[in-house]
Amino acid sequence: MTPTITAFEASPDQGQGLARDMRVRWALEEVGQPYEVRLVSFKAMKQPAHLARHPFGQIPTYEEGDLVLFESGSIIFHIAERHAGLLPKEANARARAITWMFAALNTVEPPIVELEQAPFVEGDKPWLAERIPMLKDRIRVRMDQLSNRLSEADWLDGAFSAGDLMMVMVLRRLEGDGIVEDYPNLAAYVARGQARPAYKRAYDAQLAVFTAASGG
Ligand code: GTB
Repeated sequence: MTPTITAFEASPDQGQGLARDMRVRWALEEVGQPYEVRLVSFKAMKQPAHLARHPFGQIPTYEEGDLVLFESGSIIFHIAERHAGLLPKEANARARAITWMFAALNTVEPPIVELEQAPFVEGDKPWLAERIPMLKDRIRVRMDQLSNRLSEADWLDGAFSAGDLMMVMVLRRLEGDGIVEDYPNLAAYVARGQARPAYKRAYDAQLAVFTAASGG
């Protein structure tokens, strides 16, 4: 059965792969599963039909027959469980790859999201100028640790896994902040993820939504 995912009808980044449907598209491309996309407007995301799929009125969601999922982590875990290619078969290696998915979402992404959101939610506050460097320092602590662990390896734990997919997508959120560039092994790691054919197909598919809309 072909799953349907939801994605932004109009994304602030114009389809540069930063909105979280990109993670789901990439996972589906990695396992060779075709999918359909339902584009939703910001207004539609807060209306009952979409709230029935996603209690928080966000994207992405994933529908497959009777199954409706939200949360990019859960969706990717589901895809990885159902298809070969994103999680190792050996039990301990599989558990470690899943651990990296959680690490990306629970340990690395939160301070990055805080940095991203600070100008929007605290833009008019007098403390913002002091808070930004503090937030960047918190991110750098995580980057130091991640960089040390990755060292010279291609991927976080052996072969490419859903853990790498998630970590690469999380690190991409730092583009333009001048942080990842200070860690050559992390910059190369992100580039390695972006060079995967499945990543490119997912990126092109997300971008096409916006190039088609603009007639470009
Ligand atoms: N924890 C959830 C998950 O992982 O799925 C978070 C989902 C989420 O934040 N969704 C965002 C959303 O629907 C889109 S991805 N926001 C609308 C709303 O909350 O009303 C976040 C995002 C959006 C756009 C960019 N961009 O354009 O650069 C980057 C990231």
